Amino acid sequence: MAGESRRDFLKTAATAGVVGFLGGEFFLNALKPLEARPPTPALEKYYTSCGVCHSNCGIRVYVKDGVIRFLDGNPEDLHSGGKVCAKGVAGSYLPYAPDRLKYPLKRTNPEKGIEVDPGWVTISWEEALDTTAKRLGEIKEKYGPQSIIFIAHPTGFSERLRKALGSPNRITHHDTCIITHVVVEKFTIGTKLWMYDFPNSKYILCFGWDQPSKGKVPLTRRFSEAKRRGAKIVVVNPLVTLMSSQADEWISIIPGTDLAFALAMINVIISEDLYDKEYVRKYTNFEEHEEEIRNWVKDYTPEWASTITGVPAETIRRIAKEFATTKPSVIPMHKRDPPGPNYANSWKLCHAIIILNALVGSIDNVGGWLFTKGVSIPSLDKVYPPPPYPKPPVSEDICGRSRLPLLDKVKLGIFSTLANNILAKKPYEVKAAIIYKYNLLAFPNPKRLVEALKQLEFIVTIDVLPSESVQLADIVLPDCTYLEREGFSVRIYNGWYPQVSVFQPVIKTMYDCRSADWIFCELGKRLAPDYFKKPDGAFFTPSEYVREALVKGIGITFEELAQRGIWSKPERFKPFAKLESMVKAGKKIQIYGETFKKYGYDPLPSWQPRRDNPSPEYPLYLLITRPPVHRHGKTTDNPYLLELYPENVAVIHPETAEKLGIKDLDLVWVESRTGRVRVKAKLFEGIRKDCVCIPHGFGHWSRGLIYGYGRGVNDGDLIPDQTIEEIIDRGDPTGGACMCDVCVKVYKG
Ligand SMILES: Nc1nc2c(c(=O)[nH]1)N[C@H]1C(S)=C(S)[C@@H](COP(=O)(O)OP(=O)(O)OC[C@H]3O[C@@H](n4cnc5c(=O)[nH]c(N)nc54)[C@H](O)[C@@H]3O)O[C@H]1N2
Ligand SMILES: Nc1nc2c(c(=O)[nH]1)N[C@H]1C(S)=C(S)[C@@H](COP(=O)(O)OP(=O)(O)OC[C@H]3O[C@@H](n4cnc5c(=O)[nH]c(N)nc54)[C@H](O)[C@@H]3O)O[C@H]1N2
Ligand code: SF4
Ligand SMILES: [Mo]
Repeated sequence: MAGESRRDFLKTAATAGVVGFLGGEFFLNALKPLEARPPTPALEKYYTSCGVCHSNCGIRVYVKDGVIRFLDGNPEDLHSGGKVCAKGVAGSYLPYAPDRLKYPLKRTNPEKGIEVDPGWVTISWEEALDTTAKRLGEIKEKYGPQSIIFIAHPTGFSERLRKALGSPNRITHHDTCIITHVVVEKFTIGTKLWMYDFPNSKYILCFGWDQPSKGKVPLTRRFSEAKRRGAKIVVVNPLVTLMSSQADEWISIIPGTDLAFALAMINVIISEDLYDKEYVRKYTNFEEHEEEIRNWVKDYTPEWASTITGVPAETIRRIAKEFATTKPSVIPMHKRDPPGPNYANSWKLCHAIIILNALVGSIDNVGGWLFTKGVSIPSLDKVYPPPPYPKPPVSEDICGRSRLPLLDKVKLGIFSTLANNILAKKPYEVKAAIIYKYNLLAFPNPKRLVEALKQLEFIVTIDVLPSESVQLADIVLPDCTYLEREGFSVRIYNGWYPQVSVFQPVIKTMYDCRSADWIFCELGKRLAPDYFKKPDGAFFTPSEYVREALVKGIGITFEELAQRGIWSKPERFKPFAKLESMVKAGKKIQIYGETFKKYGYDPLPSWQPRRDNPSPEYPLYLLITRPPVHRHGKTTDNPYLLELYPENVAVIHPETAEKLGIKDLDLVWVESRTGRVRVKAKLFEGIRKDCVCIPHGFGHWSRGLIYGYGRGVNDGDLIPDQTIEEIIDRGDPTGGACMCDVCVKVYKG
């Protein structure tokens, strides 16, 4: 689709709701300023934060007779500006979900697996905690602490328990979420950057960056402001998304080839002398390595990139020039965009985008990519220093992180290797797992992980819903929802100045649920009591920690914060302030990756193809995205959100469908080398003819989820898990999971 007709299509797509499967109406509304509904005065009002996604937007919850009636945004919140998205509003359903976990449970059926009834019986907290501690204690004694793995979203409390037990094994979801960004940004800029000065940007170029389509308030509203103020928006994406429908230009690209596009842009900007010389000299190591840089990029011409990306050379050349000359310009990155852990070359794309942003002087600059002004609230270990932790008896972890030195330094990832290593008992046997706030469906090839976890002697799961992770447990411990617990959140996405938002119980905890922090403390008391004490010898509680940390960190009591919801320390943004302090400390942005070189990796991102390529058997590229009104699998059991978006579909181009004899909403099989899923086809002109896209978050097989069970499919069933050797052979220092680097076939079924 070229020029005028493409623009017309985008306009029609947005207005006529052709992109309905992506939640078009919701998106268009998000671009308009929302008016908060005036609350009824008789209601009690409590400030807290939304816990549906990591943005933790400040909210006001209105309660009557102990029941939540309504919620809206806290206008004081720098993050959200007082807005709440559909997911945030529908979150008030969670405490009352009829299928919520209500009491501790014990499994009576020793057989485990998909569709196997665990035979739950309700037990007391005492029995649940004692049994869990006894089983973990026995396993630690018999097989060593490394045989206990934490599949957990890490918190100070879960980490205290893991370290006190002496297990090196913490499996987090970062491998498929942000790991390439974290590692590459850490070793080139010094830290992962999260925020953008979109309202002052004049040119925003997005390589698959699609946050506004997610309705993530802090990013969507800033982007909307840029749009209102007339920034030119260019979207490179194999799929027309809701954000593309708002763009000035949509460029369709072969998936997994953006690296070639970015390299060619660098080529044009350097060879045509379009870069910001003063910025580059002052704040980057360009000059020290100029010759190598020029040599590295000289052959990556737009003509070369055109053969790889399918984008005309003149388009790439024009975009490079526009990006370098329409200032301020920026290329945003976030999490699961193509520079995220999606392709074999994603880590190099991430580096190339950092180089592009540095060449135009966008990092730490007006209209650009900014360092968050955070605030340091002391961690649990700072508030209640533990005795020295035992050294794990083995230094190697079960996933192979310790074999990737740069990944090991940031202490995150890997989880795509877990199933393989458990099954192969490599480098040792795993016997028990503590699963916290983590769904098995978030793993690539989760069926294989189920096979692996079935072999364990003991699993305890801490969750709020009867998720898939619960179905494999021996003991289930019901957590509080975010509307029932205490805590705080430090702003990152719009961290213009230090800001902290409160979490406080707005209703009494329902049923017999207890907070996860409390659960970890109780397990700690039983398993490693010395690590769960204050200096005076008494056991600490999560509440005490929150209170002490706030006073020590920002000099405010919990009660004061709870009254206002938000604590801020306004400061004006000073461009280059952080870069200046880096220069003073002898550090610069590593356009030339000196650290990568030191550890044996490519110092400059040379071209590397994707892992999986179309073949006669699997001719289509798989794309994944997320709907605006769901947050992964955790909201696809929420009836209000399901009303807006009831199931996922396989999106394919009408011409591709016609060749395959597929009509709109026909049931089809989408099959990869790893597995196949049966799902409705949705014909959509806005996807490349060689692609199929499945939005993530559906395909629950836990019968406990009364609304989520059996809806749609899990894209993860198509994605292979990996071995650590494959990752090492690919030369990826970040251990990325290659979530989209998969080819599939589609046929009627
Ligand atoms: N509503 C909602 N919001 C969320 C979440 C959610 O589940 N729902 N999850 C949160 C979390 S944890 C995450 S990680 C983020 C994820 O949010 P994003 O990082 O925005 O990731 P995706 O939604 O997967 O969108 C990725 C986009 O990249 C495009 N793409 C895929 N391959 C290529 C390629 O090779 N080249 C180019 N140029 N584009 C490509 C896809 O078509 C898609 O539009 O969102 C966060 N916000
Ligand atoms: N196939 C595939 N896999 C993916 C992705 C993909 O696009 N495709 N995306 C990846 C990305 S970017 C991410 S961030 C991850 C997300 O992975 P997860 O964070 O695991 O995502 P969810 O599916 O939302 O599952 C959250 C789990 O926590 C539980 N839960 C929710 N709230 C609470 C709570 O307050 N307390 C406790 N104890 N439990 C709670 C839910 O019931 C559920 O079991 O998935 C990754 N995996
Ligand atoms: S973006 Fe939406 S879901 Fe995420 S914290 Fe804000 S209101 Fe909640
Ligand atoms: Mo994520």
